[in-house]
Amino acid sequence: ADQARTDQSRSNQIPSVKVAIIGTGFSGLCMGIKLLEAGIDSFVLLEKKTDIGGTWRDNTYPGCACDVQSHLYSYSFEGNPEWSKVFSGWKEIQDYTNHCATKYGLRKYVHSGFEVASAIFDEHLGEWTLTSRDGQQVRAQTFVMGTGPLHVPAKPNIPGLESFKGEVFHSAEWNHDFDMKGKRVASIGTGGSAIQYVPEIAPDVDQLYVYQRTAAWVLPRNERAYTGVEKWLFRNAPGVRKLYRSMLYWMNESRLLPILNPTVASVFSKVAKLHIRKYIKDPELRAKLTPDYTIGCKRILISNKYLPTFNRSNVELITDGIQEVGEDHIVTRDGKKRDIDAIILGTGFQADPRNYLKDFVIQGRDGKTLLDEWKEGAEAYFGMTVKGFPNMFQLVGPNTGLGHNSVIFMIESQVHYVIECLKKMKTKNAQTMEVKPEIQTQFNEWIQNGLKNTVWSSGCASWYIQDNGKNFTIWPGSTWRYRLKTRSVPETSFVWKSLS
Ligand code: N01
Repeated sequence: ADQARTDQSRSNQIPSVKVAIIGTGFSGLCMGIKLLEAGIDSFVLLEKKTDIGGTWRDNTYPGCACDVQSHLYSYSFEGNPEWSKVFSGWKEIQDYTNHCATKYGLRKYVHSGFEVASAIFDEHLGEWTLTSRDGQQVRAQTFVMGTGPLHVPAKPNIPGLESFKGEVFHSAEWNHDFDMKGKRVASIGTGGSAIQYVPEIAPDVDQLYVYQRTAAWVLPRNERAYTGVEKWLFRNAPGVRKLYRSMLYWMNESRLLPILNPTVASVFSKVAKLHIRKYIKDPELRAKLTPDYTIGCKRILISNKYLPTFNRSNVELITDGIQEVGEDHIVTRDGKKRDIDAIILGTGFQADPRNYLKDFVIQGRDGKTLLDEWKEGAEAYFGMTVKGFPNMFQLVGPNTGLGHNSVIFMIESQVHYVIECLKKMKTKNAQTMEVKPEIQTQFNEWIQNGLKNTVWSSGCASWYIQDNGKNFTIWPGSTWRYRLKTRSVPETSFVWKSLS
């Protein structure tokens, strides 16, 4: 009966590939490039939108830029001597991803408009079937999620928000047609996105109300444009560019110190306090902008423009919580009503995969879905593989996010690991590989142990922590440690199966 089912499934017309990759951001594209390099050209890149590029296609708000230096926030194998400044804006990064897609011949593998609604594992075939919202299908031996952990906007549950008659949009869905000139604008949230757009829109609007729930630690941003001489050197002496890249890497890696060591953390918070003092002379305002949690517990932000914005006469920082939103106003808990024309939600993203994967059914062995598997909390083995889900890999999955360095470094480590897994399956003549449950458990105990006594266990509320109290987001250590641990695939950690 199994054979008959296999034959029947094989005979249908669903196109079949070796690897299906979801997403065309930095991770999906890197996966495609490295597959081609490994001689595997049977793959598809499934993209829900029309254009490629993940975060840097979607986030186009004024001032949107990466807070990791571009010479580091780029592939190690595709240096770009032309970066215009230390921290590039979204457009320059998006141009870079487009350049990589073209240069490495990835465009013909991209299926745009393919929003994956389900991925179902067939145990008899040892394959996944991926189905889009509009019914297109593809079968793949291996499926790789390059969906990114921060791409579904988190819209706040504020009473009355839906009744607001003016313009409302999220920072990642910026309405560029909305003319802010002469408008009274409310901005909710003071995370990495808001601190970038707030200074940019302040000069345009009539009045800007910044609603802050928690003050952010903000450090100086060493921003500057590269000189002609530097660019010439980067172009003509690749060794210099590589040396510069490693210098940036180690400089960022040292930002791990305040995370792991409270004494260093206190030095960092002193620097941040001096940064506030430099720009904010009014002690009351300064107190409101000074965080009361340990630095590093939430992402440390960098900006030289954000704090001075509060010295403008048309900008008000509001720290009283929002009570409700009306048709044309916001009321805070102190009873104050402010009339407004527009609300910008700088409220971040659904970081918990159980939320952002809510509308995407991933069904592994024995009909179990990933949401069932992660009912008590999301976890994986090295952030990539999950027990019960053979041949499924997640890039930047649980506990592989960073608060201190370039995530591209983690992505390259993971893509290397996936390729090693594929090679091993081939040499072992295996159709599937699946992490052993006890290995996944041991690994996650080790992760949670590593997170003890770090700044993330200091008790501040953040989206790094899931509802079971565990930090499911952050890799608890240096990125080179992750790199070393993912250089090779430990055979005994997996169950390898051939088709009988
Ligand atoms: O989102 P966030 P983001 N009522 O979650 C507040 C990356 N990024 O879009 O702290 C009122 O950081 C919330 O308050 P609180 C980076 O990884 C990277 O700014 O929860 N306020 C917070 O202030 C970053 O971490 C770059 O109390 C509410 C803010 O909204 C991630 O994206 C640049 C609220 C959300 O901050 C997300 O950044 C920009 C509510 N109901 C972003 N709900 C790079 O350069 C939330 N808030 C790489």
